[in-house]
Amino acid sequence: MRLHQASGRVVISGLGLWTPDHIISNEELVSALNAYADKFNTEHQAAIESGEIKAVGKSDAEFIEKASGIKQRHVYVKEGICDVNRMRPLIPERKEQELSHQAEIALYAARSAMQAAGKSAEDIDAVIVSCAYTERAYPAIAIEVQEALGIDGFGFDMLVACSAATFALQRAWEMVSTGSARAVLVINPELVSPQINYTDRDSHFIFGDVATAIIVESLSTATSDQQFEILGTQAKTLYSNNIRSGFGYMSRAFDSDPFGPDKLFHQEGRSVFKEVCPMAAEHLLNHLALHGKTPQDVRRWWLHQANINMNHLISKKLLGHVPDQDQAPIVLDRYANTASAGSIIAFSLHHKDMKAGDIGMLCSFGAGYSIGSLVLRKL
Ligand code: CO8
Repeated sequence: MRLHQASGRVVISGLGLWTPDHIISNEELVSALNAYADKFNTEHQAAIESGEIKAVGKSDAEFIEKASGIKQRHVYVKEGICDVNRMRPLIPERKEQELSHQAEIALYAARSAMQAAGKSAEDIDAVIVSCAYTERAYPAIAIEVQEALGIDGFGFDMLVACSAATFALQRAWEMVSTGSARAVLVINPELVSPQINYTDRDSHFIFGDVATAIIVESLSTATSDQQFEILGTQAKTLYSNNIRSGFGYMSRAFDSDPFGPDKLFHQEGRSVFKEVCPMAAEHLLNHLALHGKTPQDVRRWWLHQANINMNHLISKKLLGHVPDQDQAPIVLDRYANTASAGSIIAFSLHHKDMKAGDIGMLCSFGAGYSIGSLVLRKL
């Protein structure tokens, strides 16, 4: 136990990224869904013709790339996803005594962030695992990670879908500012493939798995060569049913299929697009204005990575033009939408060339709805 001492300036001093080895191209995914559709529609021909059930729609690789900008995605386990008799990953269940899947991928990213920041377990007081889903309700994945790393302090999980990373960074910033932790390890183990409906053409292509991690600490303790001061954070939520994932502990008590389409990820993608883009642009403008800045003052935008057309629309509203890879790097072509980790991947891969004084804007938007942002300055 330590005496809490408030700390003035707070920095991000290390980033970690773990990318799964397995890749699924659009073509592979489409070929599996189309084979599944043929099989299902043939087997259920009579019921489809009588209007009792709907035919499974076929997918198209060209549509996917044009509508989303996604070319491929990484997945934790590939086996099972493209098997027409399964259409979901085949992940072996681990015993209670074994490290959980999500803690394992969290640790890969966490260790690399700690190395980047030059921190050891003794320097860290808190672990936040923040992502779209956790593998179980308790014990928290964060506490499992804390134990595996040998950190003496506290940890907790938090879920804010696509804004889980930015909202957790806001919590970390508050903890370091008030002195309740000297350094916080924020981890986003986005193991989302188990919740994807690979038989639904509207959503089967959207997501990929990844893990990211960030060290947040006081400027007074930071020693790494890459430090970004957090000038401010903003979080906003507005309730919407347009993006839903209904599976939960209550599913056991309902007399419906706990793994039915309404319990997996589903959305009204068009409505999300139309409603979230203007909200995100306005949020970012207002956040910058609070710091006396305009979009022209921002050297780099690490925007949420859900859809290339969304990013273009938001950027045009902010800047008047579509930015290039240097100004607003895109990673979703390779990673797809990785829920909260998308903008952190972009940040991880594109920050070392920034110069002292450069301003960067980190931003997320998605389910909830939720929008989170951080104004950062390279030191
Ligand atoms: N192949 C061929 N045709 C298709 C396909 C396909 N795969 N999918 C849809 N179509 C058809 C549609 O059925 C439709 O046909 P019709 O006109 O006959 O009805 C036509 O193509 C056009 O469909 P859309 O209008 O839906 O197409 P869009 O241009 O809007 O593109 C997108 C669809 C890509 C989904 C787009 O709307 C989009 O990206 N919207 C934004 C969505 C978004 O960002 N959501 C955020 C979700 S992520 C989040 O919040 C975190 C959740 C946590 C993670 C969960 C992980 C499991």
